[in-house]
Amino acid sequence: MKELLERLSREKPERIVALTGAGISAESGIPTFRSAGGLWNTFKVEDLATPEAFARNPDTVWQWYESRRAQIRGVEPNAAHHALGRLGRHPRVDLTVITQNVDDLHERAGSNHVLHLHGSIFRVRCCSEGNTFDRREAFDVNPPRCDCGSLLRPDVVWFGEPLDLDTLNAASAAVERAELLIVIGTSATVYPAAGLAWMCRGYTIEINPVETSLTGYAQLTIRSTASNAVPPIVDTILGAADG
Ligand code: BV8
Repeated sequence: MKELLERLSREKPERIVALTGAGISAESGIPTFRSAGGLWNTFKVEDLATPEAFARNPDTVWQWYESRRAQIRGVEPNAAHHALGRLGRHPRVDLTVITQNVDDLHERAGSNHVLHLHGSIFRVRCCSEGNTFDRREAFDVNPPRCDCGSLLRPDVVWFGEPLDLDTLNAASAAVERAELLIVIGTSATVYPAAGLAWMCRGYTIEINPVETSLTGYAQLTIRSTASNAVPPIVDTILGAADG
């Protein structure tokens, strides 16, 4: 970490991308998908996060999403989210936060340029008309329906569904022009999101308590948690930006 902080002070990166996964929200109390106690250890993906599952059992899928929505409403952003919020507000720093997460913790920590690759758990979509609208509070019926009578679904990207192309293209462009890519709390197993990390031509840092397929590729891996590792990195970049 010491060499990294010296490098960041020297090189003063300005075009920065933070690529985050479920691990950045773990210390806020939101379970991850694949690490110990993760969601996929108790639920089967095919039962919950696919369009087929929703077609089969919209009420079961909505029950799972409503429980996650309630959980996210009840927690706070952690020090890692807040550090990225600070970083993005500095006038000399061009920060893009690219997240696989569907929670709103980055926004609640002050990040205002967040690319949600997999959508938002607090936005819903009419299955017939395709229009979307924000909805933070719980529905009082399960499954909820649009005024037109059709089912509403969470406006997230399920397995087997394409990502929003504009969002993916914006994310790819940001990574390609980044001087510094900080990959925080992702198992780097879900594509095409994970593939973004390999597109960086700058310096790549991975922050994760365990090894991932990205570990061998990143110039530096920090075996730590997001709330421990992100704030000192951000403080060093901000110090250099002011220096
Ligand atoms: C698509 C829904 C095509 C929202 C999610 C290429 C190669 C291989 C497979 C594929 C491929 N292309 C497509 C696929 C199939 C599939 C896929 O990638 N499967 C994987 C599992 C093999 N991809 C898709 O289906 C994608 N669609 O490509 O469509 C297409 C094109 C045209 C037309 C039709 C179709 C769609 C993928 C999106 C799926 N939806 N979620 C929701 O309800 O959340 S993915 C789900 O996984 C979440 O969004 C989550 O964010 C994401 C990734 O997981 P991570 O964020 O990495 O979380 P995970 O638990 O895995 O890891 C957490 C990490 O944090 C761990 O490493 C842990 O050590 C670390 N950690 C823990 N605590 C901390 C920490 N780190 C730091 N600090 C801590 N305190």
